[in-house]
Parts: sequence; C-alpha cells; structure tokens
Amino acid sequence: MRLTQYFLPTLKETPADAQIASHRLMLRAGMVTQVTSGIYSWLPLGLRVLQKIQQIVREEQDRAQSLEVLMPTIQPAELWHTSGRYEDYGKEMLRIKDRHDREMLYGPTAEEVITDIFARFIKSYKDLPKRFYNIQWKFRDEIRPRFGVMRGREFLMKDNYSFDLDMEGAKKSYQAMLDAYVKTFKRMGLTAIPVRAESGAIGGAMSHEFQILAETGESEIFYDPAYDELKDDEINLENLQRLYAASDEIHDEANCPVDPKTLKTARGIEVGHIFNFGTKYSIPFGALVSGPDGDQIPVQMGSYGIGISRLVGAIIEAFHDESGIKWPESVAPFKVGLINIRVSDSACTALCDDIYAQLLNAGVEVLYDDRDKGAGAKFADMDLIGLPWQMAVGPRGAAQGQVELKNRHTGEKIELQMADALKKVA
Ligand code: P5A
Repeated sequence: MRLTQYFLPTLKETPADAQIASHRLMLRAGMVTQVTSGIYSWLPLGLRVLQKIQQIVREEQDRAQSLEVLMPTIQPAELWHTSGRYEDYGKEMLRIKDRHDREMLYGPTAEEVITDIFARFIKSYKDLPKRFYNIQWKFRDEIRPRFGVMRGREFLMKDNYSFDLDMEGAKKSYQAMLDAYVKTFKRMGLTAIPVRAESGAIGGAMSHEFQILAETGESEIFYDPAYDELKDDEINLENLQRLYAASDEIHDEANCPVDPKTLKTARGIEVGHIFNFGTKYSIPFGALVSGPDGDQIPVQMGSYGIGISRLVGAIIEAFHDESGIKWPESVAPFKVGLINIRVSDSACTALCDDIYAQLLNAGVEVLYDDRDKGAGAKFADMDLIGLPWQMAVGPRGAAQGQVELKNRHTGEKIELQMADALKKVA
C-alpha cells in the first residue's frame, strides 16, 4: 500500500482526554476515531489489526472443534424473558422498540439466542458435544466507558457456547477452551493468567477470567507465585483448582490459602472470560436431548468470551515505547514500512519502487511511505504506527543499492544490500 493513496490520519498532539497509552496511541496512529462516547469507527490501519486478531481467534476456535455461526446484533426481548434475564440485566442493556412497538434489544451477549437454536434443532445425545462460536458486535451501556476500545459500549466479542450431555463432558469443553485461549493469546505475544472469577450476569458455578498483566489494567488480581512457573501445557483445570489465583471481586484475604507474604498481586486487563453454568439456560429453553436410555436430559452448558476489540488496546499496552506502538508480527497491520527518504531523488525513488514491487510479489504486507515530506516526520510516523520492520532508503544508500533495516522491537539498525534486506524480511 502506498501511503499517498492510503488514509492514515496520524495526530501529532496527544489527545487530552486519553488517559492510557493504548488509547492515546490508537488515536494518534489513526487506527480509530470516536463517534460518540464508547463508540468508535475503525479506520483502515486499525481495522487491519482487528481482522488479524479475529483470524487468530477463529483459527484456534476451529481447532477446538467449534463451529462458526453468525448471530444477529438485535434480539427480541422474549428470549430474555424466557431466561429471566430481561429485568436482571438492568441499565447496561440497550432496549429498543421496533415500529410495531415490539421490545427489542442490542445484544450484550448471546446465551439466549444460541440456546434457542440448539433447542429447536438438536434432539439426541448422539449429536453431542457441540460447540458454536460467533464473532459479533455487542452493546453494553457501560456506566463509565473509558480507555478507548478497552471499555467501549459497542465492542467486538468472540463468544463460544458449549453443549454437553453431562458434567464430565462439560468439563472437557471447558478445558478445551482453556487450552485454545492459552494458544490464542500466546500467538499474539501475550501471557494471559486464568484467575477464578465471579460469574456475574452470565451466572453459573465455575468461571475464570484471563488477565494479561499491565499496570493500567482495570482489575486487581491475587495469585500464588507458583503460577509464574506453570508451563503452557500445565494450565489445566486441576492446576487452576489447586493454585490460588483470583480477581479482586472474589479475593478474600481471610480465606486465602497463600501466605500473604508470598502472595503476588498485580493489575490486569481481562481479555477473556469463561463460564460453566450447567442447566441455567437449557432448562428454561427446553434444550433437552434424549439420552442413551431414551430419557430427556437437559444439556450442560458453558460460554466463553474473548474481547477482540479490547485486545487491540491490550496488545498495545503490552508492546509500546515513548515513540509509539511495537506490534508483534502476528497482528501487525503491515509487516514492513518502506520509507523513501527523498522522493525528489530519482535513484532513491527507483530503488524504493523496485523494493516495493518485490515485496508485493513475495506476498509481504508493506506500507510504502512515498509522501513528499521530511525524513524526520516519516520516521516519527513509522515509529508511531509500529510496524515490525522499517526499511529506509536515502539518496546516499540508493547510489550503492543499500537500505537501512530497523527492527522496531529491538531498535537495532543495519545497512544491507537490497537483496539481503528483502531476504531478511520475507
Ligand atoms: C462469555 C461469552 C460473556 O459475555 N457470554 C458469552 C459471556 N462474558 S463477559 O466476560 O461479560 O465478556 C467477554 C469478554 O468481552 C470483553 N468485554 C469488553 N470489551 C470491551 N468493552 C467492554 N465494555 C467489554 N465488556 C466485556 C472482555 O474481554 C470480556 O472478557
């Protein structure tokens, strides 16, 4: 993509009302722009990141034997009367009336919609287990929308719903999602700690939040230092039940099994939340299957969320410096930023055009800064938007077919022949 043909409205000034780094950087890098409180438009650069994250989430959900569906944003109130949550949900639910005066709502989550689908189509234990997931915008009329996309009112969530014949099966589904989450966050460069949590408005008996550690996180978490030693494949229900880790909502000093001297505390960003709630929805919706002996059994359910739009902010919280964002390669909007230091120099522009064509040919995602602007401003913008690799070509280097390659993570810069630089990033 040539920057002269792109839309990258970067800001020099730090927006006054943005309190945390990720919010500031997303606005400054031209990724999103606020439409009204807690509601954002995603601009081309931001949308690319959102889509990359979505794709990683999707691949790991598919791998965990889940089927993608797409449920609507607007739901009828009746479904929520059936579950009994219509009144309970309170002011966070955006309630709407259609032209026939029928009560509708903008879905804050989709347990009701999916359980209704299940109840209408699945009748036998032979069809279990089943896991369905949905990547769709949700709306919660948060009291205090803040920190940009981290606590929005409209936000993108991945929500998965599992249906099993018995508790043993439901535990397997829960574990499968735990595993999928560890892999998902790892692929984004994040270490997320599962902590025991309150099940709140979703309800149920067992619930874990996935927290990534960040000083600007909204939650406080308390955990056993042994947690830090757990390897990825040791993050299982058994260990989670054995080792103490809890969110501030349920942490209880008096009953905490860990010596207060060693108990670790940190701030975290909740990027995922998983629940097991047994038959809370299957009974009112009549989601019953005939069991092996022919009797009607209400299915055991769980639901599993990931805050996809929140993750964009969370990843920036984890990866940035004073100059801007430092994207992990897996979610970077482009892999390479190509900087033409002097567009008026014909050798320089010819070399840049050549590199650009070769990168495109090799299938490397590249943003080519071909604007007629000072080098300082171009380097500053490139650092701000944080692409993993920067390739800069100036008149002096161009004369010798050389480029300067910078790694945005380490800051390391090296001079290379064009062919070597291409090899290095491809
Ligand atoms: C699980 C899937 C649920 O809604 N029902 C379906 C369950 N869980 S949850 O914890 O309430 O939300 C799941 C994840 O969504 C993100 N999230 C938000 N992101 C941005 N802005 C918000 N206002 C917001 N609220 C929730 C979080 O990452 C949460 O873990």
